[in-house]
Amino acid sequence: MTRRAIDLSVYLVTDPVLARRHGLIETVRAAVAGGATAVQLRDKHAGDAAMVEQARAIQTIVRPLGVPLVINDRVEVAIAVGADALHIGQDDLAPRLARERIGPTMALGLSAGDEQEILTVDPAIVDHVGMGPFAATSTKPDASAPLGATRFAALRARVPLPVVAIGGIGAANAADAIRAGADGIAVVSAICGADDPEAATRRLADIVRRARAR
Ligand code: TZP
Ligand code: MG
Repeated sequence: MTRRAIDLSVYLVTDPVLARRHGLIETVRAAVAGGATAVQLRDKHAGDAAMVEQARAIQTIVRPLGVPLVINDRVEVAIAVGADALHIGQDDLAPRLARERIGPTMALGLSAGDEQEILTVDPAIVDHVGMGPFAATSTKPDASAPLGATRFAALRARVPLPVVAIGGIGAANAADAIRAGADGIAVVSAICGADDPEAATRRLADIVRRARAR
């Protein structure tokens, strides 16, 4: 079976409030210039029409560079813009139903953060897993307790799919996430909230590269 692969190495997840600092589009532009390998548009409160508009604006930046656009939660938005991937959580549409809606070619990411959630991941339906929170984060107020590297590694070992670590990841612990078995790091504040998002992304990409080479 052809795997719908997304390069998870340095995966920017946008936040509408944190991205106000530099502007959503400028943040994305800077991140991909710095080496982000995937961009997820995540906005819990925007309407679908606004999300479609933002997604299209992001596509004009990322498409020429071959960087995939992932849409969080909104299956209709993902379909409308022809996104490269849809990312859903445990409280969203069931993965099987999401797969039915998006068809066979769009990648599907699923959040999973404990044994129970991992057990339900179906590799025939889901393409990669977002696992976390790896460390403490204030970006997602309803996030569960941080897994930490040891528990992350134990859970990750049981997932037969690429896994991206998320939650509280920055330059200080990105290498820990890779050594714990993550295929990449998904970050919000370490890029959106950085003084220089391009330089911050470049630094993260460099850390990921070095951690893999060890
Ligand atoms: N899912 C689990 S933690 C998180 C999401 C969306 C937020 C990650 O944000 P940050 O700023 O990288 O900790
Ligand atoms: Mg969700």
